[in-house]
Amino acid sequence: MEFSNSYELLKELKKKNLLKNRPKFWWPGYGTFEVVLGAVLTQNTKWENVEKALQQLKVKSEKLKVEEIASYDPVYLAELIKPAGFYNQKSKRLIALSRNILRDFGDFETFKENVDREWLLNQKGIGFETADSILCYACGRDVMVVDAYTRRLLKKHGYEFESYDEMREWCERGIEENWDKLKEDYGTSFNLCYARFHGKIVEFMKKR
Ligand code: EA1
Repeated sequence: MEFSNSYELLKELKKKNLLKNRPKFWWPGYGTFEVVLGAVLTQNTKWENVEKALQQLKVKSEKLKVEEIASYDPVYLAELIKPAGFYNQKSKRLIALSRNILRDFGDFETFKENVDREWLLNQKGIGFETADSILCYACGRDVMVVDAYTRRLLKKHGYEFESYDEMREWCERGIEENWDKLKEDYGTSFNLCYARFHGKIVEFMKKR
């Protein structure tokens, strides 16, 4: 694979048809509170373990509503999310996050429309990657998530970055500068290319 900017990288990945068995915007439950839960649960563990934790949660509450999580007892929630590891800490953080969503926004739909990166980064246990995952995949914003897979892929091709934000900006810049070409590739109705771009990177790197 050869590329000199993120648009060329996206084009290379696009050829590989990596999302054919995935939801359109890659993350299961795109646009729902389930993504918020998954984004926190996936910290320091494998996605397969997150899926187990989410499955156990869904047995108790099929819709995974923010109101429910906010009302759970931390010991009970910890038991349900055990497969994802660091369960006591994640339980407390998910409950606090859910309560803060309800306190500051009233409901999940209002949260989706109005939350920003700063609010998310002020929550305990939410760093850049988690915040951007929530913005992109739960709230439907055009934000690129970069993660360990992205760092490893770019490093392999000679691109190294000082910080998370520098890597994210590299990914977004190449897309923005080639927006016209991208529209031709995908058709005029195309949006949310960052959701698919990051999804393609993860699917590509998981196999290596
Ligand atoms: N797969 C590996 C995933 C991941 N993080 N890491 C994943 N699939 C859906 N995901 C969401 C988040």
